[in-house]
Amino acid sequence: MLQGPIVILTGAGVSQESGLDTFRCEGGVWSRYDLEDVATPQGYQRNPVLVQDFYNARRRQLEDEAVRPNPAHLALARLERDWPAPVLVVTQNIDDLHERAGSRAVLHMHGELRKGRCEACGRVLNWPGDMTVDSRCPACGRNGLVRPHVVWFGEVPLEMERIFQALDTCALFLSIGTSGNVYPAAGFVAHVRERGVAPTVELNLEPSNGASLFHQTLYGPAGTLVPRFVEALLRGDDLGSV
Ligand code: BV8
Repeated sequence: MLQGPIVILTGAGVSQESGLDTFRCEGGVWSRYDLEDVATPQGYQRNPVLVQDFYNARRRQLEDEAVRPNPAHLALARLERDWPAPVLVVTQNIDDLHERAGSRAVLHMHGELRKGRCEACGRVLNWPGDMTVDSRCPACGRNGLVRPHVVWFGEVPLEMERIFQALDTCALFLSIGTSGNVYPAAGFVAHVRERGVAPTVELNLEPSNGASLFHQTLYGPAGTLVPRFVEALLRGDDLGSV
C-alpha cells in the first residue's frame, strides 16, 4: 500500500472548471495576448501599462464570486487533511483557489496574482486590488516601482530548492491540469523518474507533452478525476485500478 509524502504539480487545467482560462487551450490566454508582451521582463519594460492592465483584469476576475474552488481543489485539500504523510501542492497557477479550498502546503512557483513586489525595497505585498505604474509601496513609500509578484519567462521560479527537496523524497508524484510546456515545472516528472522510487501519475484533459514519462495517465476533467483519484488513494486501492 502506498505510504509517504505526496507532491502534486498543478497547472491552469485544475482551475479551468472554476472559470479561469487556461493558456494554451483553444481560446486560451496566449491566443489573446502575446506572452512576450505581458509575461516577460522585456515586455514590462516596453509597455508597463499593458502588463499592469493584463494582471489587473486577471486579478479582478479572481474577485468574481462566480470564481470559486472546484471539486478538484477541494479533493486536494481533503487529501492533505486525511493523508498520513505530508501533501505538498506545487502550483504553476497564480490564483488562490488551492488556499481557498483549504490546502495549506502550497508553493506558488510562478508567483501570486494577489501579491505585488516593490522593486525598490524588495518587499512582497498583499495586493488584492488594481496596481498601476504609479502605485506606491506601503512599506518604503516609493512610487512607481511596484510590480506583480509573478514569475515571467526568463525569470527564476520561486521555491526551487524546497520543490526539489520534496521531489527527491516523495512517495508519489501527481501532475494535474498542465500541458507540460513550461520548464522547469515540465521537467519535474523526469526528475522523479531518474530517482526511480516514486510512481508518477498524470491527471489531465488530454496527454501532456510529458505523458510518456508517467507510469500512469488518466484523462478527463479534473473536477471529476481528482476526487475519484483521491478517494481511491485514501481507500488504499491499487492505483492501477483507478
Ligand atoms: C526559468 C506567469 C531559469 C504568470 C508563467 C528548460 C529549462 C529551464 C528553462 C527553460 C527550458 N526551456 C525553456 C525555458 C525557458 C522558459 C520556458 O519554459 N519556456 C517555454 C515556453 C518553452 N521557462 C522560464 O523562463 C522559467 N524560468 O526557466 O528560469 C531557471 C530554471 C530552473 C531553475 C532555475 C532557474 C519561468 C517560467 C514561468 C513563466 N511564467 N506565467 C502568469 O501570468 O500566469 S508560465 C505560464 O505557463 C502560465 O503561467 C502557466 O503557469 C504555465 C504553464 O501552463 P499550464 O499551467 O500547463 O497551462 P496550459 O494552458 O499550457 O495547459 C493547461 C492544461 O490543462 C492542458 O494540458 C489542458 O488539456 C488541461 N486542461 C484544461 N482543462 C482541464 C484540463 N485538465 C483537467 N481538467 C480540465 N477541466
